[in-house]
Amino acid sequence: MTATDYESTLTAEEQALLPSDDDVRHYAEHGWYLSGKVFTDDEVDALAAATQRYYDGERDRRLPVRPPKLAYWEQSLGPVQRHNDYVHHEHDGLGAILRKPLLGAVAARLAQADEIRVFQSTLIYKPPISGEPSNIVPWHFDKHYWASSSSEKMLTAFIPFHDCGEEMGTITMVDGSHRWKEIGADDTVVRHFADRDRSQLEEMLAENAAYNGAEIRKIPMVIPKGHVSFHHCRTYHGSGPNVSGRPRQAISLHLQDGDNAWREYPLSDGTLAAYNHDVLVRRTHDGRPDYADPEYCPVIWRHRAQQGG
Ligand SMILES: O=C(O)CCC(=O)C(=O)O
Ligand SMILES: [Fe+2]
Repeated sequence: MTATDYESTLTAEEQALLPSDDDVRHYAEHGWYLSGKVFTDDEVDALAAATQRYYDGERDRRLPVRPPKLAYWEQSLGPVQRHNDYVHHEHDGLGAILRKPLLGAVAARLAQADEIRVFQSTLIYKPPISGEPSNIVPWHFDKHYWASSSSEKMLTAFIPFHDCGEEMGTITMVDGSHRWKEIGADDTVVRHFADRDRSQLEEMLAENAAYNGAEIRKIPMVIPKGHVSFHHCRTYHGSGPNVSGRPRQAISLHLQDGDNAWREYPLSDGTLAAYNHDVLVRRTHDGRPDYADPEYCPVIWRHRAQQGG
């Protein structure tokens, strides 16, 4: 593997962490990729420390309005699974680490894109309570929530703060499912999985597999500290209970390629698909929500900028 010019702005150690051509082919075929050690132990420990300060109430800024489907755990919700969106925006300590160029460069290779921007960041905490129902993440793929995005290349980087294995309820991929054709047009899936009936989602997975003549092969991602699990926006994934006795902590960093933009996507009930960004980001010249607004969707990797442009 030879690094291109822009990638030579990375250190030699970082370049060695870029996915090889075989890795990129694997991602295209399977819909997931487990990286090498993209974050040092110090960086992961800094993420964990910044997260503690975030939970203690530290913010560098707050969202000016509350978007309709915002995930925003607070103390009053108790010991359920915590989800907090927009942490890269609200907390500079978290944001700075999440914008590590190497992470963007890895994503750019996987997605075969020239530019990678943040789409969303969700801070996740699964409490160490083995029977806690909210710890179960039902089968879904992220594109279901991103129908107002034009891109089919979007992807997610799942970044745990510690070794993350099956006993913690690690993220689990349905191998190759990003290449499945979808049955029918039940666009109620555009609702967040937290709002949906769980057995309905298990059934949906089985039906989709059958429709594609595919076997459901579940791959629990065993992720060493500092490594990152990537998945394509159409790869089905979910996760089970945390029976480890320790909290499972992670950030799910949703990424968009440079070409992604808001698109008009009518749903069956006559309304248009929307995303939380739509009430936050600036508008494009023709009045659409701008998914390239650097305030909310900062660039973390761009081939040209790396050459000084
Ligand atoms: O927390 C998990 O296990 C799944 C998170 C998730 O759905 C994602 O990263 O897209
Ligand atoms: Fe997801």
